[in-house]
Amino acid sequence: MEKVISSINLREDRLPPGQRWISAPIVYDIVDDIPDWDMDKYRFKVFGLIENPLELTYEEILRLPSIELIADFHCVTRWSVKEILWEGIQTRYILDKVKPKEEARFVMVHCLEGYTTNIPIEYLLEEDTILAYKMNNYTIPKRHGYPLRLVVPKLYAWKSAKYVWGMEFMEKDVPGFWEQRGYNMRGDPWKEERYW
Ligand SMILES: Nc1nc2c(c(=O)[nH]1)N[C@H]1C(S)=C(S)[C@@H](COP(=O)(O)O)O[C@H]1N2
Ligand SMILES: [Mo]
Repeated sequence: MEKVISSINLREDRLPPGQRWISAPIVYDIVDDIPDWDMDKYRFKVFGLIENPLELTYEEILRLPSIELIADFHCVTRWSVKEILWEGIQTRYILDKVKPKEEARFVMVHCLEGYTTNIPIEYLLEEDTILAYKMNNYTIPKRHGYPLRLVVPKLYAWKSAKYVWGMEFMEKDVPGFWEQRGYNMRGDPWKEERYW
């Protein structure tokens, strides 16, 4: 399996401005109780402005070509965690399969508990953006996003959506959950794109 070290870990200014290192990620959720999912019914769906809509069971996801990724993790609330190990499928592999239409410029990520976040399509073509199902060598624990988590190391952690069930390709940039509440539409930590 290919092992990728995110290029952000190799930057001289590895710790983005206004951040401090802590030892482990703090769990953040928009709801108090995360429901249990019926994994027999779980489907990962890719839809919207693409040529080939895709629908996969969890078992099918586990059979796709995967990589190991080591990447730092930066939360907009000013903590960062070094070198989390993830395993999963590169989103560029998924994009290759679904073939986004020319008009598709942004993706809305949909999560099982109702969370959403919007991401420019370029970030899904980066080699270190993955749909992860393992964290630190184990199946991702529920609090960190089981069954499937998007990991986008080049953006603040609110874009690394947990409990993902869908990716919707769009022409216009539509704000997701936190973006509707004042978070930045892009969220580059080195540019401190925290809020509006
Ligand atoms: N589905 C979902 N994904 C989410 C969130 C959420 O509330 N729901 N919170 C985001 C925020 S603000 C952060 S900082 C990280 C925290 O990751 P962790 O809970 O695994 O530590 O998850 C992000 N992904
Ligand atoms: Mo966050």
